[in-house]
Amino acid sequence: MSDDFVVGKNINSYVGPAGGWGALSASVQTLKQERAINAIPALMKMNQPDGFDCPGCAWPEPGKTTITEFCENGVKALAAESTSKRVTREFFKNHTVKSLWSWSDYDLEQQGRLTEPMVYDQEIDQYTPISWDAAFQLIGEQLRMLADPNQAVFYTSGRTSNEAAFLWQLLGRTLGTNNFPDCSNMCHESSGVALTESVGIGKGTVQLEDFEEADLIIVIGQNPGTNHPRMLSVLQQAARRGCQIVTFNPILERGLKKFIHPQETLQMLTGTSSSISTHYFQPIIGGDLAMLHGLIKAILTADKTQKNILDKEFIENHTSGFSEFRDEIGRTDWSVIESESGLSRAQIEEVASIYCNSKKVIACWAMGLTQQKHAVSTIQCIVNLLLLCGNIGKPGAGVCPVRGHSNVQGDRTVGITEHPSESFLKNLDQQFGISSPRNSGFNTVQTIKAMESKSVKVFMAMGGNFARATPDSSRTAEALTNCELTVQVTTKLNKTHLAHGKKALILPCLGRSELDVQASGKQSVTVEDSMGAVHASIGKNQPASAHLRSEVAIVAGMAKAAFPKNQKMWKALEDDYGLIRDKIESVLPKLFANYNRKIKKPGGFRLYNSASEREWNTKTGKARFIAKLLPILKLPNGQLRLMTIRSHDQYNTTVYGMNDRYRGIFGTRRVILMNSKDMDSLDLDQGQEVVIQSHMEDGRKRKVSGFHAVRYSIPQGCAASYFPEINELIAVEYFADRSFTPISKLVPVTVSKSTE
Ligand SMILES: Nc1nc2c(c(=O)[nH]1)N[C@H]1C(S)=C(S)[C@@H](COP(=O)(O)OP(=O)(O)OC[C@H]3O[C@@H](n4cnc5c(=O)[nH]c(N)nc54)[C@H](O)[C@@H]3O)O[C@H]1N2
Ligand SMILES: Nc1nc2c(c(=O)[nH]1)N[C@H]1C(S)=C(S)[C@@H](COP(=O)(O)OP(=O)(O)OC[C@H]3O[C@@H](n4cnc5c(=O)[nH]c(N)nc54)[C@H](O)[C@@H]3O)O[C@H]1N2
Ligand SMILES: [Mo]
Repeated sequence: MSDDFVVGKNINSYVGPAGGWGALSASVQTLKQERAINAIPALMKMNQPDGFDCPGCAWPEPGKTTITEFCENGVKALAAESTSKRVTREFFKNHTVKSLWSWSDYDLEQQGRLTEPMVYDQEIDQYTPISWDAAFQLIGEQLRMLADPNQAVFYTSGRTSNEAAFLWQLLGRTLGTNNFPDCSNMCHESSGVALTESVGIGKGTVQLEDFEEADLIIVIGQNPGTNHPRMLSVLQQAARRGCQIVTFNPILERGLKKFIHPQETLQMLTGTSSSISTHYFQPIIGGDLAMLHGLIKAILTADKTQKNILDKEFIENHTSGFSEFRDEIGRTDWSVIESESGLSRAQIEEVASIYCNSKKVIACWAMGLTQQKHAVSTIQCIVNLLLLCGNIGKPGAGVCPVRGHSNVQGDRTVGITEHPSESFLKNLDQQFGISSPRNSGFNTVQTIKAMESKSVKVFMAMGGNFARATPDSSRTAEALTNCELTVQVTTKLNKTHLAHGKKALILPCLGRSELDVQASGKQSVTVEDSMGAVHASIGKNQPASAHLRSEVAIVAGMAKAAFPKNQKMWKALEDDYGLIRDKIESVLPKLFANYNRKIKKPGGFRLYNSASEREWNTKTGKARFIAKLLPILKLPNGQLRLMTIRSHDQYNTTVYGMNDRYRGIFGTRRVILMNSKDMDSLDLDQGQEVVIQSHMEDGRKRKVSGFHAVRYSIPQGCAASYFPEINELIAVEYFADRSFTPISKLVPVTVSKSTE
């Protein structure tokens, strides 16, 4: 597994700002590599009112779009979709599934777009062509044969449009199951659980305009330079007008330090970068909960001496649980806060003083918080912090969980969830004359275990790469092979297609940027961004192959085969997506009133958000202060806290390239970033080959080898490496309390020299 590793070549520190000419040149490079000619005119339509939504991240488009509203990583996402490379039937004829299994994620991705439906042939261990009709019949028969509808699961990845997602959940619930695991289970589920309990809605409360007013923005556990690059221009503008930007991240992320906007000519020509973070703190991995306890403690103390710091009227009228919460915070000692957070009391008090002097505060976070054992408590502590000064439900302030996939939030809104509300199911039943199940379904972790115990027989995936995105890759892949049938609706070949059931189908679909024409004409779909704005997305490019079908048409095809009696209704929905939106409106009337009319407006519309109106749909009818005893996270001596992160050249399990420019890593992904002192104590040289062993104990030995140790600005006792290669080390049983999100950011590991 070892590769040739040369320090000056593979590690080369990057000192420049994020963005700038580097971003522009990387964008051009990707377009060339993918031979994606049609991506260039398409770029002019990306994130424009009459165009399509970027298939990359969920950061919203500004109300007034500039002619080019995209970033380097948006270009990569589009280029990957618009590539001129193709996976044809000849490709599958030349390779057995067994031989493809040894290929890397990168090599599979590089083959290009899938072109026609394929079915697995066990005798020759190859995928062979199948007609759409035969594929749908196979699915229909298999679904009808199940002894119990809960033997089927319907996985969703967050690129799927509202229309396709709504039909997907209708298909599953008509069958009789709530088994809807989705990528959100591994992503912002902890945010959803925490916010629902605390403020009565599992979404963020801010809009883009709020960033123009805030005087403090906290960015915690997030790397926008790589994962939400368009957020950097918003932060840059805020910083320029004097807003404080306080960042908490164990590593120094370039994008959070300095940035040149690649689309601002003056900045590009003069090379003038501007700072993003006004204050940057490096807590230890998992140290945020302790830091937040300290921050709140310092604010409560300040309020005692300086008075009038807390918004007492807001606390009195809008919140519950304040006094118990204050007592709980009072019980935590500073010494524990310091050792658990890795920050000094003085540093935390500095932030407290900035907070006390700010009238409008926004807190943004992502995976650094959600993929932790105590994620829900940590996010609730962010809410506690904001509630102290009434920083939710007023302009310029609020919570901002920055979502990942471009429509992950919309999918949830239209019913992709394993525990739907009664009112949703009641309306769904009424609209479609079905009896939806009322029991909870499987989430991602439960799905893996159910496949393992063979209680799941059919695994259906609307996008994504289940075998690589989930923990413990080998175990999950093996569990998938227990299924009778696996079905993948997908654009590109990935490992999950190769970890197939006894019968298996690959059904290639249109991408977001492609023209979608159905019986009633050209169709648009809709998506919801991270801030609850819903807008239309209309594909422009010619489809990658004449045999592709839209996600909507594929779900309808499956449903027509599974429920022959309802064929007429499904056909009508497939023919005209406007009818699907009408149905969504009938099932969710409060959110989607006049849906079809409202999406005609450029920029679409914002969904009603109760917490931003200070309407608290919680257990107490108020916004809740929720306090928990600060847990102590101690690892045995010698173990490191390993976080699994994204490089600059990947989109989740899709690896575009081998570089991580801003972190100074080139030509390889098999690295582990470590503190110098930890490397010295293990007698490791820069670039030394190492073995990483996981200590998530469940009776299995988990080790990866052929990695190279790299000195990095990261606190002692902490380390970082790239997902998905490192997912072998994460145990399925290790997930966040109450949200079931796999703990991908604090994997206890030991590192040793490779003995080969
Ligand atoms: N280009 C690109 N864009 C993407 C994606 C992609 O893969 N590529 N993925 C999309 C998806 S689905 C998602 S969910 C988002 C993910 O967006 P991010 O959450 O930004 O992604 P990660 O790489 O997981 O980065 C987590 C960040 O949290 C920090 N961190 C880790 N542990 C801790 C901790 O204990 N405390 C604190 N304070 N910080 C910590 C890490 O150093 C890192 O900077 O991005 C979306 N956008
Ligand atoms: N260790 C570790 N594990 C993690 C994470 C982590 O930080 N660390 N992050 C987690 C997070 S936040 C997430 S969101 C999950 C991601 O989990 P998934 O959503 O399952 O994975 P992706 O890599 O986003 O899926 C990529 C695949 O989607 C398909 N695809 C792309 N575009 C389309 C489309 O338009 N339609 C359809 N039908 N298919 C399409 C392609 O076949 C591509 O190979 O991974 C999680 N896993
Ligand atoms: Mo995500």
